[in-house]
Amino acid sequence: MKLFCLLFLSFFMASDAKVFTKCELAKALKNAGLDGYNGYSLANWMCMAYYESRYTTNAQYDNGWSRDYGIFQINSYWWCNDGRTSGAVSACSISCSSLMNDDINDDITCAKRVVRDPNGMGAWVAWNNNCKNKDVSSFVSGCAL
Ligand SMILES: [Ca+2]
Repeated sequence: MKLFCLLFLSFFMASDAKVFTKCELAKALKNAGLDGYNGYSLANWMCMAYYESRYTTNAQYDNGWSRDYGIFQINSYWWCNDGRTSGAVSACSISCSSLMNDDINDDITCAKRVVRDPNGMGAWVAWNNNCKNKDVSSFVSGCAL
């Protein structure tokens, strides 16, 4: 029974969360129209996702008053609704749990909304700290896109 539970659990986790490889994610983001979206190259999107989540779809970070969810670490105060963030704006009108599964299409839709704000990609601290004004070409190099 124990073994069965473990097998079931690992299957459940494997089907619910995913860690993308670099080129797999680059292809998915390009196909979703992110290359050049709002002026940001595909390599910038890839650099942001790398430093925010290491390409992990169920990444979560709790800062005490709100939480960041998923591959783009989208915040529960400004963008998604997790039902436990006081005064949340939740501008993407999406459940934060939807940003934790292996279907990243809704994550991309919300990320497009985030980057249309005046701060652009500056909304992502990890992008500011690691990608802004840097050579980010390595994040797409070697991928057949
Ligand atoms: Ca999703």
